[in-house]
Amino acid sequence: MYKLHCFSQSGNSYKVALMLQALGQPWEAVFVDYMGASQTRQAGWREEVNAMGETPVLETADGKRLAQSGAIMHWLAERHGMFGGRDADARYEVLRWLLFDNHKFTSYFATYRFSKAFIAAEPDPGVMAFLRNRIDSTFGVVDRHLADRAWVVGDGPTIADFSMAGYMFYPVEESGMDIAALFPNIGAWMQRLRGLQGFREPYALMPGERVMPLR
Ligand SMILES: N[C@@H](CCC(=O)N[C@@H](CS)C(=O)NCC(=O)O)C(=O)O
Repeated sequence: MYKLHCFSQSGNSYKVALMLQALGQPWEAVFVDYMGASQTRQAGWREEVNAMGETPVLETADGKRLAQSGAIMHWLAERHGMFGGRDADARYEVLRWLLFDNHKFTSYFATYRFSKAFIAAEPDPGVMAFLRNRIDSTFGVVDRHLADRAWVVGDGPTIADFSMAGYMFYPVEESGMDIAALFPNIGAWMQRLRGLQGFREPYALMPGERVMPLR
């Protein structure tokens, strides 16, 4: 049985949760109180769970603690022989999109949403405008990529899809961006993700009270 250290606002954790669901693997959540107690920043948590101070962390049955969603999903894909890409070319493509996702597709949007919805101090409008510009450009790249294909790589879901799905299913009011309406090919891809085995939205899949957006 896998244990996933996570909290409901964490889209990076959601990537792994979604994959475990699609694999049909039993897992249990270990709640990390980030929103209330900033648990990932506590020295004890870092010593015991993840020195990088981040969720997700996946605990395996033999006690390994794995961190970084992309590395965790790569490990799961190898372990279960699914979603890693069917040949060397596909695996290269999966890696290319995972890196693009970690650098741009997830990170700008996650930072924008978190700053808008959950940080008490009013975000700097210049920073928000910068992030929004980067999001529009990056989401445009992905929308064009998905114009004539159902999945990010090949003809079925891979860990590239799970990675890029991390922040797609949070309520529109958190980011103020209706992604499916703004980027229709991403919207159609989201519908396909909804059809995968075990799909549930982040607040239904991971522990932690929903917090209403501050603005
Ligand atoms: N690249 C990392 C990003 C992980 C990450 O940013 N996790 C956030 C939650 S979504 C976190 O734990 N942040 C804690 C902090 O920054 O103090 C991954 O994909 O796992």
